Amino acid sequence: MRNVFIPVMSLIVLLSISLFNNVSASENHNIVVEDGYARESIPGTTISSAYMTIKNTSASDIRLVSATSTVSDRIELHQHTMVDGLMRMRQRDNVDILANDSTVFQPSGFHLMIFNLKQPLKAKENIIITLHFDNESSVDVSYTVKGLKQKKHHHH
Ligand SMILES: [Cu+2]
Repeated sequence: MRNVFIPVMSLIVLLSISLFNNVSASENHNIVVEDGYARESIPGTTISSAYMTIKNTSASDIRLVSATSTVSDRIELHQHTMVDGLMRMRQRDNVDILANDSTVFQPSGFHLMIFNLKQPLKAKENIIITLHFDNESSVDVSYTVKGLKQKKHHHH
């Protein structure tokens, strides 16, 4: 019994240490991400976009600087803006989430632009995208893939 017991205890201790390290190294309790969803990829394309609301519950501004995922090696921060009555999309180096405030990523605003998808995104799947902030913290966010038919109401 003793021979079995000791390895099991060691394993539990090791697991606890690694869990603790993960939490202290990456989890940011001041950042809460809600309503994450991504778009199903259009057949024949390898791009998609993802949206969410990022809440900053701390008293300091936090800056989103990048996003990474196993689904793609190239995810950019983008913003849609109206230029001369036309919707333009441009890349941003970062997006600020102000202290005790939130920033909404939504169609026609900020979004995560996913390029070079390794596999098409299908409706109802979940993908994980890690958001990286300027205080060296990061948050893993789950995004539900929405079908193309659920596209938002267009204003004609
Ligand atoms: Cu874009």
